[in-house]
Amino acid sequence: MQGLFITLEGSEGAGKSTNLAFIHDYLEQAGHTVVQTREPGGTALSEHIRALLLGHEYDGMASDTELLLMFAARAEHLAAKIKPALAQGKTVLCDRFTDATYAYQGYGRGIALDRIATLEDWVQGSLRPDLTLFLDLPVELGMKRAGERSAPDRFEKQQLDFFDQVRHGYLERAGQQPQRYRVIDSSVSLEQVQAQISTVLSDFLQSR
Ligand code: T5A
Repeated sequence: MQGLFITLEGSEGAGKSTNLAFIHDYLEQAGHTVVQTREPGGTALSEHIRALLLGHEYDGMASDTELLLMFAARAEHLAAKIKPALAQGKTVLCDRFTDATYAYQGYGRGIALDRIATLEDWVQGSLRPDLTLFLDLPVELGMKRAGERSAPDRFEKQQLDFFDQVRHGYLERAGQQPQRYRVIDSSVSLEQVQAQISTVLSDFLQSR
């Protein structure tokens, strides 16, 4: 039996890292064997590509280069890790996936969405997440939280209007695909965020 593919998305500072362990534990307690991974990254080769994408060595990288590197990392990640795990019936919990490409490279950088869709079909075939949790909060609050945490990577150095577009992109896609997307209000306390996540996961697992 094919396993479940669950992705976690959020704009900067939304609390993905903070909540991943919580989601992982919830799924394990529900009896799932969980493979936790992330994008860009997740395999040795894809982590090399992640370092190119997030580091500052290539700050002026063209948007198309960035897009293609995201999908190169994803192709490897799918072939070497995600698809084999799903085929073994495992639940894959992935920190960001192609929705991030639509949000950042599409809405943020301005690359035409149909180009991203072409790459998505090519690299993924028919594979799409079964459930996507989008941790949402106002951009200013997210930047404040992220800024208090660590030095900014190449994406975190973008301007506020870039992140407004990213957030708008996520919310627009969530509205277009309500069967898959669940929007979590992440502006509230951690306990309140995790209560929302528990409700979403409980409803989702019961529906399977
Ligand atoms: N990217 C990625 C693309 O452009 N295209 C793509 O296709 C893909 C896959 C990598 C970057 O790559 C880009 C997007 C990204 O810019 P990443 O590794 O996911 O992305 O990095 P981040 O976005 O930085 O995400 P993180 O998971 O590292 O962190 P978050 O979600 O920013 O948040 P987190 O958990 O570190 O929390 C931030 C701070 O807030 C606090 C935490 O303690 C922490 O200090 N916090 C709260 N405070 C109060 N109340 C709450 N409810 C809180 N929740 C967290």
